[in-house]
Amino acid sequence: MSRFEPLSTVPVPERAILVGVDLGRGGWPLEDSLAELGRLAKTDGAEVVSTVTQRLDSPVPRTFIGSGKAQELVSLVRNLSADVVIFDDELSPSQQSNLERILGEPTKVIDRTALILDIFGQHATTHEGRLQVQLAQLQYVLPRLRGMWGHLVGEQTRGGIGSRFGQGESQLEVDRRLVRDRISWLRRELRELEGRRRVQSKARWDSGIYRVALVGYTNAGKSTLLNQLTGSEVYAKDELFATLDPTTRRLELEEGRKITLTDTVGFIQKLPTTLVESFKSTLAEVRAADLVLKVVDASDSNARKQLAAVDDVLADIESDKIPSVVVYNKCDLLDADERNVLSASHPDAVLLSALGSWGLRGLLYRIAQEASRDDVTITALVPYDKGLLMKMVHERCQVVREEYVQGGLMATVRASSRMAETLAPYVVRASDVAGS
Ligand SMILES: Nc1nc2c(ncn2[C@@H]2O[C@H](COP(=O)(O)OP(=O)(O)OP(=O)(O)O)[C@@H](O)[C@H]2O)c(=O)[nH]1
Ligand SMILES: [Mg+2]
Repeated sequence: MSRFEPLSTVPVPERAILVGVDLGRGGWPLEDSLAELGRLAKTDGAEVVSTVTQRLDSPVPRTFIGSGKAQELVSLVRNLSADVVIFDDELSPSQQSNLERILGEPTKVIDRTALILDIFGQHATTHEGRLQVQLAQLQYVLPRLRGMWGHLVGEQTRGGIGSRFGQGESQLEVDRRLVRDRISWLRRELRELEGRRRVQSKARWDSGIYRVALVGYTNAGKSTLLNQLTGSEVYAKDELFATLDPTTRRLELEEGRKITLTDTVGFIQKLPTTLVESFKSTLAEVRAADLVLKVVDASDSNARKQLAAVDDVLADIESDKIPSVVVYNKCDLLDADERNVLSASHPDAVLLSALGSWGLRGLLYRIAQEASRDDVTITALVPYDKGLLMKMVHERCQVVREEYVQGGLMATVRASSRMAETLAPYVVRASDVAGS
């Protein structure tokens, strides 16, 4: 068990050089993507000492960057005593080992994926979170076993980014079979946990509670928003991937309707596919939601692209059909003009500041609106011996009229479609005009 456990301390900041290649494919501007890579590196405890860029039509198969650029990198690494070179795009295992050979020991070459996996390894706290991270790390490591460990024989001293997972293993100790066995074990274990989660989730469904999930780009302010709305103290910090494990809190809306609000792992552009796959059991919380709140950092110049990246992941996890509301957070950082433009161009979105605690009522109102969208008005006669059902009528429905008559409680209520299903056997009159 402990063999693959990620370790989490960075004693001395490593000196990192970032490398970005502009493939001219549009999308994210290179300098913004590199700035984000720099924040990832910083979150992981490294210090960025230089940045190298190149414009290419397509990556060079052997080394990703051109050979001239690789030589430039060699001297930069020497002059700046860099410990690690971090590529913004995913390197193939052979590109990674070719580059390490060119740069010479002890410089490490890693990519965005390895960096994100390393951060996840340091931020995972729950059992499930750690298993998910281990699965993603081992899937990443498996095709790179030779490349990553070949040079570690007889030399076990290089620590830091990218070497924490599987740290201390020698090539002889770690073979592919072992890693594969571990991967299958982790998959089984996570499937079981997901099954358990599904049972909890079904229980919540049965109870008729409306479920809202907070999703969004990392650092958009999801945890801060959860804290403000529910008075919790979930860890929120100005770093990437502060949250890995989902937290669910209950909340009562003004009309008395109870809902749950779930905060979960943030997304990022170029999110490693292994991570999305590994985090299936956590992301199941999003899949099970009745409403998705897409939280966006309105002050970020790439807000629109971040939203697109979030939509991509939502599609990946088959959650793009769930009703959703876009929530522009951090509006305190915009001036009045910018706010006006934003609200005029996105009339359906909610603008707020989680930190400044304004706009929250508007969001709650909007959630209430969404939650009651499929409500129906029904009149049911709930027998006196159905105590639980009577309680549910009072707690989960908006009671329009009620009267205790012979045979039970005659109640006319506005009920969610789920509650209406539960009440179906006792309905004496139904009006199926939603929203009436
Ligand atoms: N100015 C401003 N800062 C905010 C606001 N909301 C959150 N922040 C800050 O943004 C940073 C990230 O907030 P978090 O709540 O941790 O963001 P998150 O979306 O949960 O991020 P991850 O868990 O890392 O994916 C923190 O430093 C917050 O204080 C806001 O409305 N205005
Ligand atoms: Mg968070």
